[in-house]
Amino acid sequence: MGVAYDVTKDVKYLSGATTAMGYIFGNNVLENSYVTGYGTNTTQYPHHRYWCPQMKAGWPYAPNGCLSGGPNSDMNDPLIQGAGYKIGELAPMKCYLDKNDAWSVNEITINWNAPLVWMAAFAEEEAPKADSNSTEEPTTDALYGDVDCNGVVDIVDVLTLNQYLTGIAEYLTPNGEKEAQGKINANVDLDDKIDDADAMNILKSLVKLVTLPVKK
Ligand SMILES: [Ca+2]
Ligand SMILES: [Ca+2]
Repeated sequence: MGVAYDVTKDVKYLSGATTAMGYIFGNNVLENSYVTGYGTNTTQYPHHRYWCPQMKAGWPYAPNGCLSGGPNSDMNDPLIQGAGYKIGELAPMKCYLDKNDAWSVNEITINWNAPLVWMAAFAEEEAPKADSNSTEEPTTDALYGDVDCNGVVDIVDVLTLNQYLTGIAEYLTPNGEKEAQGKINANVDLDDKIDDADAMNILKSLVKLVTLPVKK
């Protein structure tokens, strides 16, 4: 869906991809985030041969950011079967146990953790831009004109944006750390691109000719 959105820019694909991310991060019937360390209730004991202090004293817990495979209605491992979970009696989304030995529902593997990295990067890159594509008001809090995200709108923001547009600067924000927010803040006319018109409008706002954001 992420690639489909990249190719078509049809927001339904972005919506599908981010909805799936929402499921992973806790918008599910168990209200559990399947990514360790991210959420109110999160997976803590994924099936791993080293991140399992239950197995041997001194071995570490899983670090933050590990994605469990999550619910699996086949429930193949003896631990979840032994816990009284019966195949076919439980809604598929509830077939989950946060135990180290429950390998059929709580495994962490590279083949879904790698896509999580891809999806996290995709969401950070695309979701804020999609907001600015929208005809509705952006939902993300923005300080319009604060291109470099330092909390004030001043001439440095105009210069920063011009340097970015001409390719002199690689990022809008210091080291690109709040770049997605910087792009939202920079798109002061709420259209689908960041360009000279935005820089000009920020400049105009500094001399009180316009108020940001400027609607076309
Ligand atoms: Ca600023
Ligand atoms: Ca713009």
